[in-house]
Amino acid sequence: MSDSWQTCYIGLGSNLDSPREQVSSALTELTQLPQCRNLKHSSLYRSDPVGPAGQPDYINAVACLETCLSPLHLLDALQGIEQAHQRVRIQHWGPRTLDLDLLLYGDQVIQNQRLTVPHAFMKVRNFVLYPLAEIAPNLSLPDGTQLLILLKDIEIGTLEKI
Ligand code: ROI
Repeated sequence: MSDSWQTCYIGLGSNLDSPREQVSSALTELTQLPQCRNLKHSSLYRSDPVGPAGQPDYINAVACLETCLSPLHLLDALQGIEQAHQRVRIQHWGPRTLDLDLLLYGDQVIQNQRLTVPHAFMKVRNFVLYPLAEIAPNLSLPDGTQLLILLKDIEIGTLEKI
């Protein structure tokens, strides 16, 4: 466990088994994690699937919390919540019951077998950037890129706040 509180951002997504409830209950479960405090979250959004066609629409949201868990302990905790939702992922980039992606962990850049932070695709996904901007409009990534600059290049498209 690290000895200081870090601000983290977590992307939530679901497109199976009542996705709205999956995401809503996961947000509640994030508030109950040990060594975590001050959860804030965006609205829920409906988004078109990125990946193989023919899968249901997704519900996405982004949460922010402070934690003194290390990145890998936080990842363990997130995977515990995914497992509790009986996460199903049949196909690569296919439908899933619940995805919890660690997007940002303070200003840290992390690259190991289990974890890539910042999340590899966060800069190019409207269903991450728009909810993120709702809760942290002035955010900058560890490389100094401002969220508001990224948003200028990404259309809101069919992403819909619900
Ligand atoms: N597409 C959308 N719209 N939302 C997601 O959360 C999501 N997650 C994924 C893939 C399969 C890439 N597509 C997605 O992991």
